[in-house]
Amino acid sequence: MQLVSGTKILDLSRPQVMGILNVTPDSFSDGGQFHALDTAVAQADLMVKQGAAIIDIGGESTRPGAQPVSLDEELNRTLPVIEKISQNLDVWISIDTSKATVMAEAVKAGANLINDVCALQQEGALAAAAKANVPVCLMHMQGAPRSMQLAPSYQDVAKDIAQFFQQRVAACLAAGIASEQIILDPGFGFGKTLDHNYQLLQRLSEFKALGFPLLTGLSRKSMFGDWLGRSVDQRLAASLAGALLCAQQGASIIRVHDVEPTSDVLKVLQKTIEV
Ligand code: 7PJ
Repeated sequence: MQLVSGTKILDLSRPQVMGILNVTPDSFSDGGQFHALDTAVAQADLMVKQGAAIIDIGGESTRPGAQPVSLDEELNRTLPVIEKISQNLDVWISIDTSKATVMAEAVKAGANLINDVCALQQEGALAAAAKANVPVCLMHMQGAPRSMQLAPSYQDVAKDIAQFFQQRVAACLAAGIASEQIILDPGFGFGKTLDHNYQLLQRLSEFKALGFPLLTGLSRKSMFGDWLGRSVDQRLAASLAGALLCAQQGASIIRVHDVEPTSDVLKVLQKTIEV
């Protein structure tokens, strides 16, 4: 299995690490400290050296309760960082956005992958992604960031999400997006209770049956904080356990803040599989 974006190829025969680079002033776990351009590029460079194959750049916080940002603000935050990283580093660049204009401009600026927590449901997003002709990650979310944690409800969380994926894949294919360009993500923490998140983790391998690469993001999330009573900066061990449980069930891309320890975990898994 592999992903193709222009002339770039990403091998998915082993799990790859996606390093998170937030360029928001209010992102909950790095406090916006990477807002400045040079700091952002230095952080991306470090993550590449630590083993990240993809850098995920987000200009709008999607944490529960976060306020939306304007189109101009999102473009101003992300485009300079994308341009500079694509000029200076040999790495895949992912744009974490739900806005069609940001998708189009980010890919023009050098982004190789679109990561959309709204699964291309915002106005114009399907057409923008089809035109960009890069891989797209369709993430499941129940509700909207501001209210999604109020009362999440499912008949069967894994089956309901698989059904959502089938609908979104159909919409993508109808819009002219090639099936080889589609990545699926159940969206840990996005409109899910604690038990929904752990049920998804238990049953992640069920999504493999749909036939698309899986991406998972559990890094430092509340499903660990709430279960363990750990603050955001005390969730590394739990996040590594989560990464391993996902990779072992076939996840292809693991989205994390802590690239180096996650890379070590995945290398241990890979050696165990290959020996
Ligand atoms: C995810 C994401 C995720 C994908 C965020 C955070 C919240 N994109 N963007 N999957 N989470 N694809 O990092 O805690 O789980 S923002």
